[in-house]
Amino acid sequence: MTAGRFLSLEGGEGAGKSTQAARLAEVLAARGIEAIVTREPGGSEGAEGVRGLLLGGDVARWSAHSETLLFAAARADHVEKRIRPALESGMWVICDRFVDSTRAYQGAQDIDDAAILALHAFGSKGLLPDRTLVLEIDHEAGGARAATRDAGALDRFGQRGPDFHAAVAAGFRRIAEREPERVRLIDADADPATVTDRLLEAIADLLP
Ligand code: T5A
Repeated sequence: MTAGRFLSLEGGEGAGKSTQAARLAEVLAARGIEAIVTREPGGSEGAEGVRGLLLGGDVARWSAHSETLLFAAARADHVEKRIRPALESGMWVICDRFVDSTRAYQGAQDIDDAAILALHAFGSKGLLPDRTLVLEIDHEAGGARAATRDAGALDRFGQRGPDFHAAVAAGFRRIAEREPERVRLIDADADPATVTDRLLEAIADLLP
C-alpha cells in the first residue's frame, strides 16, 4: 500500500477553502482516490475542544504567544490521531488550514517563523503537506462572502482590521516565495468550478 498524499488549503477569511476542500474530495473520488476532508483548528476530538477556546471570546482573550501554543497543541493531536493514520492507510488528506496558517496569522502578530516551525517539529514531528494551495482573494471580497454565510457573526480573527488581514496575506505570499515547490498561490476570485480547475492543475504532478 502506498502512502496517501497530504494537501492543505490556505488563505484569508472567506477565500473558499471549505468549499474547495469538499469539491476536491469529490473530484478525487471520481478518479478512484479516497480522501478525507479535515480542518484546523480542530479535526480530532481534542483539537475541536481547543478550537472552541481559540475562536470564541474577545479578540484579546489570548496573547499571540498563548495562541501559538494552543494552535500547535491542537495540531499535534490532529496529526497524531487523524492525519498520520489516514496517510499511513493510503488515504489522501485534504486539510482546511494547517501550519502555514500559524505562520501567516500568528506571524502577523510578530511571532517568529523559526519558533513556529520549532513548535511544529516538536508537536507534529514537522509533518508538512505534499502540496499547499493558498487561495488568494481580495480581503474585502472574502470578508463579504464570509459575512453573508455567517449572517454577520465574526470569530476572534474575523473581528480584526484590514491591516491585520493584509499582513496575513503578505505572510502567505512570503511562504510561497520561500517554498515554491510545496506552496502554490491560486487566484480564487472566480466561480467555484473554475477555482477547482486551478487547484487540480496545481496538483497535477501528484495525481496517479
Ligand atoms: N487560524 C487558524 C490562526 O490564526 N492560526 C492557525 O494556525 C489556524 C489553523 C479559523 C480562524 O483561525 C485562524 C484563521 C481563521 O481566522 P474558521 O472558522 O475555521 O476560522 O474559518 P476559516 O478557515 O477562516 O474559513 P472561512 O470562514 O474564512 O471560509 P472559507 O473556508 O475560506 O470559505 P468558504 O468555503 O466557507 O466560503 C465562504 C462563503 O463564500 C461562498 C461559500 O458558499 C460561502 O458562503 N463561496 C463562494 N462564492 C462565490 N464564488 C466562489 N468561488 C466561492 N467559494 C465559496
